[in-house]
Amino acid sequence: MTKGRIATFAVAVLALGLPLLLLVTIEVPSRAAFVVALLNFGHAPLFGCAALALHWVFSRHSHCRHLPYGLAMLAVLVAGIVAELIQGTLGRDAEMADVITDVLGAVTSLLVRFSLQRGTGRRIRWLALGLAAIILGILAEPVLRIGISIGHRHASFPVLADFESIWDKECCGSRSAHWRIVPAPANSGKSPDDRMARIMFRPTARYPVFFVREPYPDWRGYRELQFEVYSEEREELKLGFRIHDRRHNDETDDRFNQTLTIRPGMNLVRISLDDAEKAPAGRRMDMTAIDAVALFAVRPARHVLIYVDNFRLK
Ligand SMILES: [Ca+2]
Repeated sequence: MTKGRIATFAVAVLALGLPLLLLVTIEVPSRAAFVVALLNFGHAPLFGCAALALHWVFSRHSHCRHLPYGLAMLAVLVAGIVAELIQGTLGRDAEMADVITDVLGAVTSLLVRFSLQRGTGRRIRWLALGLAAIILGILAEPVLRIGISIGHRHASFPVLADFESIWDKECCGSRSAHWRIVPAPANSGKSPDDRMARIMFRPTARYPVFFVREPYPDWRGYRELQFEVYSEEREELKLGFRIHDRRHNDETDDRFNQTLTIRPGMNLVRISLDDAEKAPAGRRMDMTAIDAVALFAVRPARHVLIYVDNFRLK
């Protein structure tokens, strides 16, 4: 085998083997949304570089101008599917979204490669570069969005969420509950300019939940978490509330739990952070690493509507 063929073979093996090796061996270091988004985005440059290397390999054996692009894309698609299948057999998440990111990363780098290729017309060159920039922007959007929302959370602290900014939408979520930011209801006693989160717990789940996730994590030096709950129900409501840190193991006794009695009208809920710190069985809650607070209904027999606002530390 000549030196040139050995080099070509080595580049092909590296281009296909390195992404597979990295994806199979690297453990996700954190469940934090920003880390997950960054790692998901990382598929794009990884397979983008692989596509460029494979294009080089196929170009050495093809006189056709376009065939190497198609073959490189096909090889990346197969490598991406194989990487996810291997991860699936190892008990990790096998995600079609990752394969799509792999392919879009390859498309982006090959569009740039195509735009630089001799003989590409000026108009086509700018079209290819523009398309590559749009795809890259779409792929990077979650990283930018989550990064900005983290900046907002840090700037707003000790307010965790007051629903006055569009970025509050990013730091909250729900399961089996529908929520959105709305003007404060007329009878709530708040200014109509004030905005609240309107939460509808659905009866389709045992514990429909609304949560403030990944708040600014260091709660040392504060005594209470306070928030407002407004109810238009005629009867008192019983809602569950919980706080957990990043070490939480998903067991009920490893977090702070409290049943809240919500009267009709406006309620100010006050949670002792001293109680929260002592709540996990056999350990103290890490008050430097709070991961989430959650408000949930317990086996609701019907839809339950509440409004919440001003999650803040005192
Ligand atoms: Ca508000």
